[in-house]
Amino acid sequence: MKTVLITGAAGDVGTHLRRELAGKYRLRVSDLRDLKEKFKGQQFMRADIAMFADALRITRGVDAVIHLGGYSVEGPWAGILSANIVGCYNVFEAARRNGVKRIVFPTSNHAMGFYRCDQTIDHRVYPKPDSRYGVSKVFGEALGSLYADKYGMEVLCMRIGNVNPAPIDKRRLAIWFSPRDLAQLVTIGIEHPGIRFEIVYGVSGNKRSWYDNSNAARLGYRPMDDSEAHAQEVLAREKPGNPVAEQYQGGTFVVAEQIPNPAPLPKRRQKRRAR
Ligand code: 15L
Repeated sequence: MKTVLITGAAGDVGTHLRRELAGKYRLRVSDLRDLKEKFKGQQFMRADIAMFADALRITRGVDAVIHLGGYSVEGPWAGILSANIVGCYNVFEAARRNGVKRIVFPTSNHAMGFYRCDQTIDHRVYPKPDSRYGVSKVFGEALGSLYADKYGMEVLCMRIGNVNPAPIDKRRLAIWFSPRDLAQLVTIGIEHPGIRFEIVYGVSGNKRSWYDNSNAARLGYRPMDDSEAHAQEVLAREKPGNPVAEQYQGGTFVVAEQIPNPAPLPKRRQKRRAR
C-alpha cells in the first residue's frame, strides 16, 4: 500500500479527501491546525509548510504528496506569500530532496477566474487569475512545470472548482466537484503511470461546466456526478449578485479587495490617455 501525504488536511477539501481515501492508502496527514474530524489509521503530523525543516520532515518516506496546504481564498499578501508562495516552494523542494516523484497539486478555478462565463476553456489556455490567491495558484502550476521538466518529477495540477456534498449556488453549478469525483481524480494523480506534467479541471461532469476537461478524460477520469440534478433547487434560491462578478468565472473573487488605485496617473497624462 502506498504512503501518501496530504498537506492542509484539516481544511474542508482535506477532510472530504481523507474520508474518501481512508483505507485505500496509508495516509500521513499534516496541518498547522488540529484536525476537526479524525479517521482511523491516519498519522497526523503538525507542520508549518512556510518552515523548510517542517516540509522536509513531513515529505520524508512518502510515495506521493497531495499538496492542499495554504491560504484557500483571497487575502492579505503577507499570508498568501508565506503559505502559498514560500510554503508551496518548500513542499516541492522538500519532496525533490526526499526523492518523492509524484505530486498532486490542487490549484484553483481562480487561476482562470478572469475568463468570462460565456467562454469554454481547456487546459491549454493561458492563466487569467482573478486575485492574489489566483496568482499564487498560477505560481504553484509554474513550479510544478519546472520540477517536472528539470527534475523529472510527476505532477498533476488539478484546477479545483468547489468541493461540497452539493452545489451551493448558480456559479458553483458550473464548477461543482463532488467528494467522490475528487477522490477519483486524485487517485488518477497518484496512480496514472503516464503523468509528467498535466493540467486538468477538478470538477464533476457538470452539464453547465465552462471547462473542456478532455485532458482529464484522456487520463481516464469518468466523473460520477453532475450538478444538473441540483440545478432547479439551487436556481430557485439564487439572489441577484454583483453584476461584474456575475460575468466572470471567478465570481466575487474578481471584485474582492477592489481598492482605489494608490498611484493614479498625474492629471495631465490621464487627459492625454483619454484622447
Ligand atoms: C477556491 O479556490 C477556494 O479554495 C474555495 O474556498 C472556494 O472559494 C472555491 O475556490 C470557489 O470558487 O467556490
